[in-house]
Amino acid sequence: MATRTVQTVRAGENNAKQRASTSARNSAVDTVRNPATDLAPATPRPASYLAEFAADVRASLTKQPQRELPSKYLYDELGSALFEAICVLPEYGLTRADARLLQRHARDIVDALDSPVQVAELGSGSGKKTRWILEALARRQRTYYYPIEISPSALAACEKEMGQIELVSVVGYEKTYLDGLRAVATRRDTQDNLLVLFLGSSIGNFDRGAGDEFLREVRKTLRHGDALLLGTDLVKDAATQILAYDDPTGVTAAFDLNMLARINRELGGNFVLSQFRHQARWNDAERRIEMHLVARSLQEIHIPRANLRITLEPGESIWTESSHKYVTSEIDDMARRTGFQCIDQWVDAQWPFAQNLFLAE
Ligand code: AVJ
Repeated sequence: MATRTVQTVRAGENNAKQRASTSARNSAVDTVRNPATDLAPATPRPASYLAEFAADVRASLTKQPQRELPSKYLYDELGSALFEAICVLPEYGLTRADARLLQRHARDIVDALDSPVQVAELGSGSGKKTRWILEALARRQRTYYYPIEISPSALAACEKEMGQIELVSVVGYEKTYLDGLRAVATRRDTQDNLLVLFLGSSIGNFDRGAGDEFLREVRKTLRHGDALLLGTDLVKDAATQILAYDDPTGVTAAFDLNMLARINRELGGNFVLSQFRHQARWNDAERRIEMHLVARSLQEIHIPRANLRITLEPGESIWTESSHKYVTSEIDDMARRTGFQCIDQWVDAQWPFAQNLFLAE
């Protein structure tokens, strides 16, 4: 009797029935690699991936007056591992607050939805905190869980971990958020309600306008009766926020700098990491933390596979990530503007963070 199922759908594939065992995937790349690029992806990337990475790097690094790099490229295998370490930093209370709220209120959350419910998660990471929701649901029904994740290593960890829960079937999607969600929405049965999880304040990576636009796109994939659980980190005192993104052990700095190392590895770049300093800034007007990598001296950057040469002035920065922070009172409006109704909100007592339950109108 098979009560557990684990499947993976990778980019470019639509057949959810295809089973991909981890060993089969690993043996396909079991070749001797160049030591300089030995951190190259452990799983095959779609052919278009490198061209897209190069184009994104080129477009964002040439932006003026502020050079940028897209934050989604922070999450290669090493970046995902460093992010997991960030989540256990004493200074980064966000993940623990998120998990506490899910653990404490899993029952309330799933009780707001009619069975049968299938669960999709945007950017599952290792999926650890999702366990509470899946266990609460599995108590009343067999539950399908669709983690949608662009990091193959994070997805594999998630599938392994969540595939252990009785009465939970895992079908992983190695896709971007919206591509993954569209694929999930097409495969579900007509009577199933979908609960979409967007946890950990990942919405904070979007500028406010783009966040609205994204939520509207999510709403378009959903039907009346579906729900979105949205985690939002709340505004708190500036010192606490800065420390959460510039921890004294330097884990966040390593996470940030790894973006340059990744460009060196995958696109042949010549960034000298010791010549860059990680910086966390609080932008009060936009209510967000910004991560920057600041050049310590003049840097002549050459990235052959992006066909790019740039000069960074001493003190010039590359903006690598935004983490927007919210006030509880703005969330209702955010829901209404994007086709949802916020029917419940839970706030952690130790670290200002809110779990918001949106119903598709
Ligand atoms: C995963 C985007 C929610 O913004 O807090 C943590 C990423 N960056 N420390 C966040 C992050 C630096 C994180 N999100």
